[in-house]
Amino acid sequence: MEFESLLVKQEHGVWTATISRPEALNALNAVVISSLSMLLDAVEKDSSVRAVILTGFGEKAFVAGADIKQFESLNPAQAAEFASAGQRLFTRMEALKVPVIAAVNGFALGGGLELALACDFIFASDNAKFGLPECTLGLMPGYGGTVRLPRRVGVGLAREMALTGSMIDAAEALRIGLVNRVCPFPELLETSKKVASTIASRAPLAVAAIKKSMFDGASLTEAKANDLEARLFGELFATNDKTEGVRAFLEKRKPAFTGH
Ligand code: CO8
Repeated sequence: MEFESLLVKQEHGVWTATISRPEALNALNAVVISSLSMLLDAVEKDSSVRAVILTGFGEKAFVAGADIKQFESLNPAQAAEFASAGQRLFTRMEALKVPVIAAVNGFALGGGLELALACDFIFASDNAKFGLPECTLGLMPGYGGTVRLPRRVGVGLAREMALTGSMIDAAEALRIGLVNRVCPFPELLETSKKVASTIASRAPLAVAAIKKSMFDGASLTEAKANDLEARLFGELFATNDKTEGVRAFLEKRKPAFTGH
């Protein structure tokens, strides 16, 4: 499967999507945004996909931000609409039924960091660099960075990153909990694929329910989030995969999940 500036490889339910605009360090222009949207359409339509890995082409950049060239010609209303359109896409990605792992293989700056934050979790290569440099351009984050980064790493660290525009390296990103794992560059995709395959082997409806509970629950009171969790927990008891998973455990064999 191939979209403009986005290459997609499908292996046993794990899709690896590579943003590919190496001439601009994979910066997000209207074409990439539209291709990502088409990727989400394809993921939503295909019931065999179990996990997605999102990465950038080459050894230098995951995504070096929104394409700065497009900013020269935008008026305030257009800029706000561009930001909203990107936010809608990123939120849609965050709410997908299947998990998305960001495999950050270099610079993840501005919109690139915001894109990684909209994934379920982030793995990084040891050469990765993270930052919100928008204030160095007279701008601010517009794809959810002021919302998701404080929730991921805490308000103080998020403010320091956004207000200085300075970058942090992979080791610091690991220390502050922005990324889950750091590995040598050549091992990044294999590591991501291994974890994606583990997720792919689990019961798909359970995976989707866990995602929904955490995503929807984040904007609810604790009591309401617990209610949601209990409701989703109950719904899984109507699935074949729950019957199969429990029976397989009791019969000491591997479960064969079907997603029903
Ligand atoms: N947009 C467009 N082109 C870019 C971008 C970008 N974000 N980043 C790099 N490029 C291009 C460069 O212009 C250069 O092109 P050329 O070879 O034609 O001159 C090529 O990629 C290689 O880049 P460099 O020569 O600069 O490579 P260096 O190794 O010297 O530096 C850096 C690498 C540090 C990553 C540097 O390229 C850089 O600082 N890039 C910009 C990073 C940045 O500021 N990102 C934030 C952008 S703003 C944003 O993301 C807002 C998100 C919300 C938007 C909502 C509404 C749209």
